[in-house]
Amino acid sequence: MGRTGITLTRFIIETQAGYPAATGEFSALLAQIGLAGKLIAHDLRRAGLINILGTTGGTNVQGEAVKKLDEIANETFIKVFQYSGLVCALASEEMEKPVQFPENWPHGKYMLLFDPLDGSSNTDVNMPLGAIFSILRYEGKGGLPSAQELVRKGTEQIAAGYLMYGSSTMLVFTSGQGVHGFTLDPGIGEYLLSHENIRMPARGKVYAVNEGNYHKWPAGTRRYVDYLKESDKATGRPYSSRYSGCLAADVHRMLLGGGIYLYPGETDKPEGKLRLLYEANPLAMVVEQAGGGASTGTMRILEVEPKALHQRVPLLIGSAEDVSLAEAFIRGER
Ligand code: AFP
Repeated sequence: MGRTGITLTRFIIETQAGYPAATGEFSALLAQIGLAGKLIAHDLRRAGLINILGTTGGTNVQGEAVKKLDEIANETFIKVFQYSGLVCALASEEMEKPVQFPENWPHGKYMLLFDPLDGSSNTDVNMPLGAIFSILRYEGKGGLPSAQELVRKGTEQIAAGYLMYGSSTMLVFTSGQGVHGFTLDPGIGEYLLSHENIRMPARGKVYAVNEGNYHKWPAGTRRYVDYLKESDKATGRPYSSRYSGCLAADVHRMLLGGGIYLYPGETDKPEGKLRLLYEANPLAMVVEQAGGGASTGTMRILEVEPKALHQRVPLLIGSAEDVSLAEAFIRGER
């Protein structure tokens, strides 16, 4: 049983020595992310009743149709952090440029990058959704960070995680001391420790990929997915296919049970679909901390040198052995 059931705040206080800011700021930051999660979960639970399904009619910086809930989730994160005294700049999938918070400066030394509503095609059909976040520390003394100062390599993240709105609401995070999962108890409005020190199996039996894109993939990726579907008892094949349309939910499944999620590059779109800074990097940090791997197919995600805020990257993420084997297929060794 261990510490199961303790609150998020108590967990952080108890383990504070190992956390980035023993001042309590980091714990306050996570509590604010948890608050954003509670507010968004509250809206999602009533979404069909309060006219917040469907699209706004606008498109975002990625050229994708914006859902009303994308906008609501993004505004929720902004409101929660604007006068928090914790964060000096925010960047999100829904905003072309980062937002600076002069009202939190010079006290707020954290920068937050996030996807406020991951899997938003699921909003209208009552399927799982998530939010993904990456936390950086800004050491600059000269003033608020410029847009380019948020564009950092994954290895520079000091913490990362995701919220998941499924049959329950969960907050899963790492600050480099293992991965811990908290489940929201709606009765008392608190996140309670439900999954301490999550470790991923070295290999899984499940793969997640949008197979409708099969004919757009390079040959190595196609060969790998064909391999997963062959029958072979010794290697546990065929793998089962599970794809939800929500990256956080699919990675959550792999984190707990093992397996591999892929959003590969395509022949005409080698950069793939997912965003490096606020989707791939934070989930890569989480998965690596749990003993798994995350790769572009040719290199470790966390070592990709980023050039732009909304940069895309191919992503293979999951159990360490599954990711290594997928890389071998992509390199043409299999
Ligand atoms: P949004 O973050 O824009 O909602 O996109 C969802 C997502 O980034 C990820 O959560 C899914 O795994 C993937 O895209 C789904 O994309 P396809 O519809 O192309 O399979």
